[in-house]
Amino acid sequence: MTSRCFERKLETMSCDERAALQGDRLRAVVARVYEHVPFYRRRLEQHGIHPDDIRSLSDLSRLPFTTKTDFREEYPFGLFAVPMSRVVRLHASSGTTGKPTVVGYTRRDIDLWARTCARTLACAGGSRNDVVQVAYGYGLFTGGLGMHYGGEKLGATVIPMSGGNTKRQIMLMQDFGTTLLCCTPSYALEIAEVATDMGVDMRKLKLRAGLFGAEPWSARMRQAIEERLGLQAFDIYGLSEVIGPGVSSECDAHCGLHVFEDHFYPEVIDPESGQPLPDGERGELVFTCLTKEALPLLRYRTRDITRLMRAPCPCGRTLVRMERVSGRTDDMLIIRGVNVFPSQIESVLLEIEGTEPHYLIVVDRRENMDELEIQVEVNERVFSDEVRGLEALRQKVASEIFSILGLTAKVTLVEPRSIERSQGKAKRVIDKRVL
Ligand code: DLL
Repeated sequence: MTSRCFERKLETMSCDERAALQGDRLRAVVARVYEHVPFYRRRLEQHGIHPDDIRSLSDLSRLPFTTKTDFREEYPFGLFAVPMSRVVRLHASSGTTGKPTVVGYTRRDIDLWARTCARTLACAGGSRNDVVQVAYGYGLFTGGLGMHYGGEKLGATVIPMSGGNTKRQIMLMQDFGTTLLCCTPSYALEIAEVATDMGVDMRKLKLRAGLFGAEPWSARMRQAIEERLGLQAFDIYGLSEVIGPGVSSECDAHCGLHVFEDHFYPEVIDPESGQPLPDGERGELVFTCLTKEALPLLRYRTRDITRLMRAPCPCGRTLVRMERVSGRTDDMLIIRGVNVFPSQIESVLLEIEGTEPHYLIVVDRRENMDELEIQVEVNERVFSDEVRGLEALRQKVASEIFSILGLTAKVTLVEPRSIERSQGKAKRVIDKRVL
């Protein structure tokens, strides 16, 4: 029995038929970026590749990679393949330093995104009869608006709650009869905890399924969420550069996440050598956007670690599955759903007079909420200053961090030379969270 699909034909077509479609789309997108994105024309020429050389999917591995550094160097719009007059939406996620990674969408991209998010909701059994509470953040982050448009495309009733305001979230779940909840897994646990404090038994509500993603989570967290909220949990994956949520999602077989590969073609590579790995082997996930207009990326390195699985799935979808993301190849942390690179924090500290380039980032989780502490050494002059001066400096660091990350951090100023020096690679991050 095939489970619910939003676009059944495209999700269940034979693999050969899909490969032919992907091959056609790959040829078209390479020609398009060569013509419209000076960055890609240069890159392809440097690699001695002309669009005519790319004839089928098997030529994909000849193409160069795109990385987050390319976004930084082409900031803000250098990777766009259409004039700004055709871009109807911008979103952004963290860059590795002060500047964000900017992504753009044409009107057709927004429609594509709504459809892939509708597929995601249908994977979790969603239909027009559902009431979808979107508790991902709205704004530059793609989670809120992505799932919002997906819910509307499906014809469901959408509650645009955004994150936070937990008591109100719970009240509306009760009053509006929410059936599908979309939020980060850590926020789902927080909702469960607040409900307990309020004396609300979440298992008695109409909640049926939760679509959780945007950060890593474990089987243990899944079990805790399912028990406390009385719902079936589904893992959903995506990243802003590729489109946002709606890149891959779990179906009710819960054996990996189906990748919407007719639009986002996945490969897994050895992160050291860059060589493609055979199906089933773990490595770094790479995506080529086959159909996007504003930001069609060739072989974008996600830094996420997973493997691809092609065995048939009982749900009837023929889309390749990826295993739950098990880690990253770089040092990106996800704190309260916000992507944080230690280098962003470092670039803030280096700009501030009075601090030393010796710091420690401590991440912990208390009562289901991530906490970020930054310990930073001050120089001798500041250290011997009055308490008032120290407090002003502490506040300045905290507010600069907030303006770059959008996260409140506890800042602790410490004595000169008190942070342990290392003999080799500096250990700048202590992550005490147990998922
Ligand atoms: O987090 C998009 C999204 C929103 C996905 C809502 C799912 C739900 P970014 O902010 O660009 O986009 O962060 C992308 O988050 O490269 C992964 O490292 C991580 N990530 C996203 N989903 C998952 C997941 C959104 N299900 C980065 N499991 C990605 C583990 C995830 N990590």
